[in-house]
Amino acid sequence: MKTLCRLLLLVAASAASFAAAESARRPNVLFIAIDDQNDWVGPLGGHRLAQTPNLDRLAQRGTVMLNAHCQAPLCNPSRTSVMTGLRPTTTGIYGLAPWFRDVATWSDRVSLPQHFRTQGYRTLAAGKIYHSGFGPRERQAKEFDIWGPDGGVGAQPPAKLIPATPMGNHPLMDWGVFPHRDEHKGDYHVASWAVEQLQTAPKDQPFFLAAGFFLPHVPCYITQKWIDRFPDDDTVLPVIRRDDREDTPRFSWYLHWRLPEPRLRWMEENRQWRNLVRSYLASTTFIDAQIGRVLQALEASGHADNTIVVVWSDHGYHLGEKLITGKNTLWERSTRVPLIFAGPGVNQGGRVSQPAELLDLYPTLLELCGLPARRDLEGVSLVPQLQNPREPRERPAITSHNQGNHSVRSERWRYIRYADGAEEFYDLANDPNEWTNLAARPEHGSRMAGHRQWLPKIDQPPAPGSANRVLTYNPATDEAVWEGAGVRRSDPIPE
Ligand SMILES: [Ca+2]
Ligand SMILES: [Ca+2]
Repeated sequence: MKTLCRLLLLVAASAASFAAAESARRPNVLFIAIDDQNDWVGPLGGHRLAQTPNLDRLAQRGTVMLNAHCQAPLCNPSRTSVMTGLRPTTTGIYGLAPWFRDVATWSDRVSLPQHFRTQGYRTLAAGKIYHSGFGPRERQAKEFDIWGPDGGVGAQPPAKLIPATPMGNHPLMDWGVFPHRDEHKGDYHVASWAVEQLQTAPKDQPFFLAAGFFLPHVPCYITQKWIDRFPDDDTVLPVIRRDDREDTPRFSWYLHWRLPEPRLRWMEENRQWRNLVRSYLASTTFIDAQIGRVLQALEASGHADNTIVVVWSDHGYHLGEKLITGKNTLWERSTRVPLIFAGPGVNQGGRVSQPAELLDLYPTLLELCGLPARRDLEGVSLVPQLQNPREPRERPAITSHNQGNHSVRSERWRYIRYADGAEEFYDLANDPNEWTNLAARPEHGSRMAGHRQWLPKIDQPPAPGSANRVLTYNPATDEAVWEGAGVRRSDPIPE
């Protein structure tokens, strides 16, 4: 009996040390989030003057999802979706509030980093990972083991740089050059902290290291040396059409009815369009340089060969396209995001034109790291495409902005349906700027029907506590309610 006990103990002990060794061999994850970064980055080619040498290098040693889209065109719902592995239409989280753990149904949801923690990973975060950083301060320990600086804006001018805007003059709605140092920016601190963590990471435990950058989110404060990289003339402006909204449904305006972002007309009248475009491009390049610092530290750390790097942004941003600045739309400039993977198990130089969703991050990272799959995730693993860029994928990318408003992006087309039934349909192969709404053309009827079948089957109303960018629609009365105020069809569109 004694011998049997000893034998069992021996088996148990070797199983435990095997599990520990197994866990130590698992790849690390370097999880880099950018805020409000649209497709104006080298690997996506959304702006011919974009300068992102570090993302370009990462793309060379990894795979770029060329057709990746957010699940919601706004920080909180998009990030909640990434981190919980659930669609906004499932959680009902569409606005800047609530924090998902304050919604009873989701309070105990095992988030992506929490799942890695249960598998023996050391989890660390700095900057903007969730909309609220990495959870409300008093509850951060539940979300990550170790947390660094909050990041955010950092150095700010004594007063706003741009004139008061007609849309509520929001304090964040600002941009331009003022004298300060890179070292005084929140994103610089986030990068410095990530560099330190990589330099000191233990070799016997895998890590999940999350670094969340704030720029090019407004306010796009930048210094002269960064903005000087972009011409101070109209060649920096995106190409737009003044009549672009004439064939978009009225409901498309409701999605961003009274946002703090000024419309294009105000930007031009106040000579701010070029200033914002240059400040945004310069902010993107500044963030690319911070990512470069982190990637260089990864190379120097000896962990690079065993670390999955993923860079993603929570949604895009309009800079005049469709006559607006801002997000909160279901068009390409607002939904398309950088999504780049590199590291063990990822094809070098892969370019995938199949649709991908940020929602796929959760199952993809589990599979790349050899962790057990979960059945309660709504995304699908991108590993087949990361191994072979031509591997087909049936599922399109879905973006939702409040209940009833959805976009379905396939490899070539975009279908949009609003809560009142209005539709749009675009051929991205021939019309990359989505200038011509084809929804009324009978020849696209069956193609549109094919896309319509992908509309979310679950389409929840806003969760309790929803606020800030919440839109509801009552079909019986044809009444839309934006931020708690009724909008009638006869109301003039705010400019
Ligand atoms: Ca954002
Ligand atoms: Ca148009």
